[in-house]
Amino acid sequence: LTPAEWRSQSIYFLLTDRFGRTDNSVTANCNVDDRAYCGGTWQGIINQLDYIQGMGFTAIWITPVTKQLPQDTGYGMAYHGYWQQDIYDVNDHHGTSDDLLALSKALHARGMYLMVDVVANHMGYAGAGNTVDYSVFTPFSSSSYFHPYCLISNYNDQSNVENCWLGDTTVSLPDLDTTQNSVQTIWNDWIADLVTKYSIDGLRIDTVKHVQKSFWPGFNDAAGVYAVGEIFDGNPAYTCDYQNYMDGVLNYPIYYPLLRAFQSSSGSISDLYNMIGTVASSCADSTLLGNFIENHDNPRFPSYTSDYSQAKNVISFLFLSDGIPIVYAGQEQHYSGGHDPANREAIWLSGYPTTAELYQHIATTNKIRKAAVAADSSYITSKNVPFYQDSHTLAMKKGSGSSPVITVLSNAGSSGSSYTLYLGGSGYSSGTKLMEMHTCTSITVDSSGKIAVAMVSGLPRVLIPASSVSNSGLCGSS
Ligand code: ABC
Ligand code: CA
Repeated sequence: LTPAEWRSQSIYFLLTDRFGRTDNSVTANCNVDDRAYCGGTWQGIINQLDYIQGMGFTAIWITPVTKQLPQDTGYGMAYHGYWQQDIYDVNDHHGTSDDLLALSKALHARGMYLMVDVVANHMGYAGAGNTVDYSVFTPFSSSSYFHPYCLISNYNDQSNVENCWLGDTTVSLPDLDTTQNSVQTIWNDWIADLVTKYSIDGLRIDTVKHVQKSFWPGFNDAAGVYAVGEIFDGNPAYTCDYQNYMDGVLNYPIYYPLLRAFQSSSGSISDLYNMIGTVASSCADSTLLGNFIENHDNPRFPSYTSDYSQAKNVISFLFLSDGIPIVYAGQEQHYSGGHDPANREAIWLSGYPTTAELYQHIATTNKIRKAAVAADSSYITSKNVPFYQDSHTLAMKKGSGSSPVITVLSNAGSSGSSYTLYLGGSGYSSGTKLMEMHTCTSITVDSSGKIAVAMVSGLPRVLIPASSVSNSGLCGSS
């Protein structure tokens, strides 16, 4: 899939080891602190595609598929997939190459897409950097393919970040010398073959900031599909620049102010308001970013606040601002794990209930976004514009000038009061009929151009033109 085709998708990110099992067990033990394989498989994902599609997701992003270091290390086993040793073989804990192919086919049969996580910066080794036996790597079986051993010691020094090694003396992440032509050729051939072999539709690229920028255009071109890179850095100037070298980047610049704005009723709305504009102007194309509030590297949102209204607001932001929404498996069940490894709970232990409050909120929000895409051909490429803020509220509009989607978010939480927000500045003229999609309330823009939005319990509100509701599957339409 091209970048343009990815814009309107929505992504469910899962750790293959933690999502679903071949035997469909919902009781199999998984103690996150053990950092062991818990038994999730590619077939297990196939078994639960109804659950994912039932929330309206059109794509899944799965953790790396390559063969990993086999040892039980001081940090457990390579159940997450970021410690590869053989890039030409698959991780047999997750199934066979045929199983991975079957997953790809099962997704495509439903009109869904497969995004695979890939690592080009490093391999993985159980032991300190000065003890590495390079013969265990395929194909990089000699030290000549790697940067000399040094641990990253200064994140403010970009050459240190690129040329020294991630990891530590317990698990080393031997750092490939990606400036060598031979290394580039291996990676470019590999990614082209991988994408072709498994009919992969998109890539999530790991550790992008640890490889020189000039590496990425060739790699992204060789892949031939949309790639979204991980640059774990909240600075928009630093992170956005990488979008000049690959299709998209994970939206870390928004992540931090989004978290701070909604994790408590005293969070800063204005910092988020300002960052929306900064990202839109700093990044080459904010509509190709990957939006998230949870992942496997950061504490889950409910580890900061147990409030469901606040969780719903952040979800609404992910879907209705610029970029491709990404939900991390377990988010729909309000899982609350903190730092790695606590944030890597087994999803099967939830029993996959589709009645869960956030599961339903995500399903509704996916439908709203799809209705907007269907009704307004410029929705998905237009820039989201925040236009109102107070200490608890943010309103933003996205879509064509005459009929944008209006999203009103609140950090007040479930105990927030009931009141009417008279919202001006939406661009809608008086008399226009809108629908509030969560309560299915019709609202006519008043004579002064204001919209009377009924705010209750800190819940998000989304308004679209009444004429866009048909076919959304919401508010009485089919
Ligand atoms: C293992 C154990 C952990 C243990 C750790 C020491 O070792 O599992 O329990 O605590 C994989 C595994 C991990 C594993 C690591 C290391 O490998 O998943 O479980 O940890 O062996 C990606 C993936 C991630 C993966 C790897 C490695 C890379 O998403 O899952 O980890 O392939 C850095 C990298 C980033 C990487 C992340 C984990 O580490 O850049 O690619 N993620 C600062 C730095 C960032 C740094 C981040 C976290 O700290 O700038 O570069 O990310 O260490 C903001 C700033 C940011 C700043 C944050 C903290 O604050 O703007 O720049 O980030 O304000
Ligand atoms: Ca590197």
